[in-house]
Amino acid sequence: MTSTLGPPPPYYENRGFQPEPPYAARPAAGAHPYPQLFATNPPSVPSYIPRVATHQSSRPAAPPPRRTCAASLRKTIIIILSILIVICCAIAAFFIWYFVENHCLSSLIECGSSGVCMSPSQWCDGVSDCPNGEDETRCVRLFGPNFILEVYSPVSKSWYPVCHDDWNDDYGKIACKDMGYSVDTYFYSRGVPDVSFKSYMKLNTSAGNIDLYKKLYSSGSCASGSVVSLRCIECGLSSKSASIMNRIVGGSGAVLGQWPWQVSLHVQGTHVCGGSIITPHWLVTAAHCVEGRLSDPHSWRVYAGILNQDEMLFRSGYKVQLIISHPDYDTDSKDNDVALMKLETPLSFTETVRPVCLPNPGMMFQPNQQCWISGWGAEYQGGKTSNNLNYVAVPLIEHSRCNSVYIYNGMILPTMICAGDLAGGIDSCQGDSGGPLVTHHHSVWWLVGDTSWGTGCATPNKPGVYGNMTVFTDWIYKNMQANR
Ligand code: 4AZ
Repeated sequence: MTSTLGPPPPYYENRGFQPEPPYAARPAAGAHPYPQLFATNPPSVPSYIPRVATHQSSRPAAPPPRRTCAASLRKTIIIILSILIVICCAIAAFFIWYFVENHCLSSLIECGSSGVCMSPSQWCDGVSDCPNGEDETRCVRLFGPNFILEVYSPVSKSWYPVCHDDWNDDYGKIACKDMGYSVDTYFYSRGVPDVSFKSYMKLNTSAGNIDLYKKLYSSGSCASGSVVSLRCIECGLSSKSASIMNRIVGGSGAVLGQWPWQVSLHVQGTHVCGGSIITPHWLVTAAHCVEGRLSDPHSWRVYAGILNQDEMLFRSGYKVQLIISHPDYDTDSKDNDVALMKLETPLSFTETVRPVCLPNPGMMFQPNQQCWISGWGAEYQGGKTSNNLNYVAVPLIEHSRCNSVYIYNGMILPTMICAGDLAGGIDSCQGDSGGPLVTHHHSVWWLVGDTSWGTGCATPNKPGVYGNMTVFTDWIYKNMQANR
């Protein structure tokens, strides 16, 4: 039972503010509050003297716990504000560092250290866009099947091989970096005898410790008669010979290590497309594989060095950090059907996981050059994807022939290449898209194309159509370089 008429409230005399630790432990109930010394005579403490009220107070005094509450609230606010200030300072410091160290946002290349940024498409296009023309003075490429290093001269607007005299691996690594490779994959620089060239780029060794490209000058002679053959990565090796090879549609089951560059690209645990390894971080696939909502890197998982799809279900795969679709890809015509995927963590190369070589400009593939396709695509038109990796040999088909009225009637653009048997029976099919079309040449496997489209699968006079990789090599190098 409660009553409104109770004993008068105690009156506290204010003897000044007495600070106390806010979280001082209270003595346990029943425990003596003082040490033994004062067991019988407790010390006098600064006390609030209770007085008996002579009248009922209408204004109750503010209870002290409120003050403690306000103080601790203030303290909490100060702590939170301090933490926020520290976080803001850290973010600001990060941005200052980012713009000092990396002037250019991703996908742009910096002109030297000027802070001016250029699109990869403006690099080595024959037009000087950078303040000091760096976009035209650091232009290197590998030419032909022997990987001959060539440097572009903006003065004479042509490419020159580099004379091997005084060349070393340090220069080789610089040139590889300028093509977007990491120095970690550097393979070798070798002198290749070649007297067919009339002009060379030579090193001026007395030029001191300056930029490689400033040391190079054009010359009509090269004492050693050898030019630099540069390999930025050990690519195009397969541990299984091509001779054992003879489904895809009409193909055979692959063995482990036969197509070590082949990857399976999964979305929500299902194989969607194929791809080809070109460096530990980069894969080539088709732009049509990564269209729309599939352009989100988080949608994808990459599986390498595995033959069967059911084995992939028990593994986690590699995460994708970045997807770059060719900016001129056209959904309707499939023009420029190529894309790059950058992995979050690099692949470790083994017998069963290895890169394929990108084709160099100046590589001539024969009109009927024997090539191979591989993938987990359907084994017949309208079928489901295959559990095991299949492959089949397909000859290239000349551009003009593939564009003829009875085949693809002008739909084959310069960015495309046809391969297959016009009699039908062998072909790539749904699920093989993005995967490799390769050839063996000069003891190396080259990526000739990426599986793109076709009318049906293995239909007579409707061969498979592939992205023409030779056309994309330059775009690939520039984008790897801009997104290192
Ligand atoms: C596809 O949809 C696909 N016969 C791939 C290749 C071919 C047709 C379709 C060529 O992935």
